[in-house]
This record gives sequence, structure tokens and C-alpha cells, in this order.
Amino acid sequence: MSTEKKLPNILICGTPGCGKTQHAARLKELLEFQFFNVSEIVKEKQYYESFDEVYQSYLIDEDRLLDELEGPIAEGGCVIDHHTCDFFPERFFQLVVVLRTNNDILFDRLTERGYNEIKLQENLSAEIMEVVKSSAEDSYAPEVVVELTSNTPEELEANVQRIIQWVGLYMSQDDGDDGDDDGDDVL
Ligand code: DAT
Repeated sequence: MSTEKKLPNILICGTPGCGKTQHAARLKELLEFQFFNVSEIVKEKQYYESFDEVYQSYLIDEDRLLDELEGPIAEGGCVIDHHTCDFFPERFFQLVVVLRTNNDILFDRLTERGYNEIKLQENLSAEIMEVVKSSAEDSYAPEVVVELTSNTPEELEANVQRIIQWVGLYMSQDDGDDGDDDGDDVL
């Protein structure tokens, strides 16, 4: 039965600038998973209802996005990169990684990215107030959520190695199901 176990689906979330795309890019080099960057899909396929000029962000058409992701998620082996996590069904993910970055480092990254003052303050405040972390904890079982710091390249590499180790362990667990519900507390 374990030979037919599906690969897990992993969500990488965190305040913009925390390193989601960097983590996904590194994982892509090492894991044969399918990778989905929500912002890119939303823009490319126009899965949005409106664009907020002040916050420079799209109001996502969540139903259309989720419809698109349903198939790959059912197959397993997806890494999804998005800053928030609350609108995904809980069953989607066996691991939810919340990246965290120190505020001074995040300030530099978002300034470099050219964020306007409102967007910069909104995101720095969200990181200080642990908005994404709280949302992940509210939306997923505790054993599925892991918080990892992403301040330095060394941390990034260590995080990636931990995620890969977790995948190996997850796949080696002969739990006799298809991996739908019980990502174990391994990281
Ligand atoms: P996100 O996708 O969360 O918005 P990103 O992956 O685009 O963030 O990274 C934003 C910037 O920060 C980019 O210039 C790379 C850098 N960065 C991200 N994580 C890092 C880390 N752990 N160490 C050093 N730089 C990092």
C-alpha cells in the first residue's frame, strides 16, 4: 500500500519578502514536484476581481484559483507559494511552512523591491503582528504548521534541507492511507 502513497502537498507562506520564491526555487532544483506561484497564476490567468492601487495588490478570485489547483493537488507533489494561507481548504496540504524574517532585514528587502510607504508599513506591521503565522495556526492542525526563519542564505539552505528530509520521512511512513490528512510533526 505504501508504494502508492501520494507525494505530499506543501504550502510555503509568509509576509512578502520573507523568501517564499527563493525557497521554492531552491526546492525546485532538488525535488520533482510541481510548483505553483499564486501571484504569477493570478496575474497570468487573470484570476482576480480587482486591483487595489493603494496597496498595489490584486483581490484574488479564489474560486477560480482553487478550481485550477484542485487537479494537481489531488495528484499530490505540489509546492504552492503564496503569502496568505487562509483560503485554501485544509485538506490541500500535509505541510504548511510559515517563513519568518526579522523586521530590519524585511525592511531592506521590501525597500529594495520598491514598495510604496503604505505597502511597506502594511507588510512590516503584518510581520511584527505575526499575521500569517496566526492565520496558519487558525487554519491548519498544529502538526501540519511549521515556522522557519529566513534571514540568511544559510537559513534558507537549512530550511530547504529540512523540508526535503520531511518529505522523505513522510513518504517512508507506512500509514496505509493516501496522505490526505495527517502530515506528522517531523520538521
Ligand atoms: P517572497 O517570495 O516571500 O516575496 P523572495 O523569495 O522574493 O520573497 O525574497 C525577497 C528578497 O529577499 C530576494 O531579494 C531574496 C531575498 N531573500 C529571501 N530569503 C532570503 C534568505 N533566507 N537569505 C537571504 N536573502 C533572502
